[in-house]
Amino acid sequence: MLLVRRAFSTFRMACSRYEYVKQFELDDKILPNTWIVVRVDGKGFHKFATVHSFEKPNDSRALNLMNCAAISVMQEFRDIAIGYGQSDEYSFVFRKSTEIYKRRSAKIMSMVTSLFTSAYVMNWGKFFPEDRLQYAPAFDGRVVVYPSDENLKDYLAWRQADVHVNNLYNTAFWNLVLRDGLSNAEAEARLRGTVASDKNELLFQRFGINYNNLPPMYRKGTVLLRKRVHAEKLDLKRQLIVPQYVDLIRENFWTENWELLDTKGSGGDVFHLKDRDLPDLMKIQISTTREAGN
Ligand SMILES: Nc1nc2c(ncn2[C@@H]2O[C@H](COP(=O)(O)OP(=O)(O)OP(=O)(O)O)[C@@H](O)[C@H]2O)c(=O)[nH]1
Ligand SMILES: [Mg+2]
Repeated sequence: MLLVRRAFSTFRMACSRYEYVKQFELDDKILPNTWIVVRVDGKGFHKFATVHSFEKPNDSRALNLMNCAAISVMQEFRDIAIGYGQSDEYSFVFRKSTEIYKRRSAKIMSMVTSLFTSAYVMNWGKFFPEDRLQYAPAFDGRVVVYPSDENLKDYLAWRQADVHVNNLYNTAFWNLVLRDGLSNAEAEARLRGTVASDKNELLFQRFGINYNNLPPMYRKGTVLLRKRVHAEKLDLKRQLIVPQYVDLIRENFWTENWELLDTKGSGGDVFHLKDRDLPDLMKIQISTTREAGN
């Protein structure tokens, strides 16, 4: 008994001898009452897309897998008011009032990034049933804090403007390469110095493509909103994360989705679904029963 007690007290002394190292952990608490944005971005997705034969310039399977992984993140973290994704990146906006993980930056960023990545891998087979995942994909993550609603709106507008610029360029580029047989360098040279209207004109004149008729998910990215869905024709009423492919840049978006900036953080406005069929990304939510564990 005496031996045990002695060993225990030696252990306690050792603990206190080393405990000072905890002081090296810096406090990374985020300022209260500010929007917290976490953005994840695929590492080396240029190569990942090639290895997995993603369609060019847009692969709807890859984009919907990103959307599906993002829905998992939003199901877990209920304080995320809005998600916005395009290409290999996703932004998640936590409400100003969130107290998640005592607002510790590294904890929030790493939890979101790792859950997004594991959900991406877990759901791979749903979107690419024929194609084996060749290697483990990775996503980087960062936290950006925005103090005002205006800053947040501008952030999202910036990400959406990025889709527009890249997608118009990529659509023109890949049509020149895949349909006109130009080399990558020739297509690049052909597009050098062109403005948006030139590329629109090229797509229309040369390939008969009206850019504005391309799927809105490609042109605008995906906005994920938390809504109380009323699907009258399906006799369904429940809270779901609703994908939308709309302009965030318009002020209308913020008036139509007033609850996003509502400081009380209400549970989401009603979304009337007129269709007889639920979009796949909503069906997936009904078949999964993840519960919040934050
Ligand atoms: N073919 C195809 N490629 C895509 C698609 N979505 C994303 N990508 C690829 O992913 C890249 C994403 O851009 P970046 O994030 O800047 O490039 P990255 O290679 O991931 O580089 P890092 O993020 O710096 O590691 C694009 O340039 C494309 O090559 C898609 O739907 N189809
Ligand atoms: Mg990337």
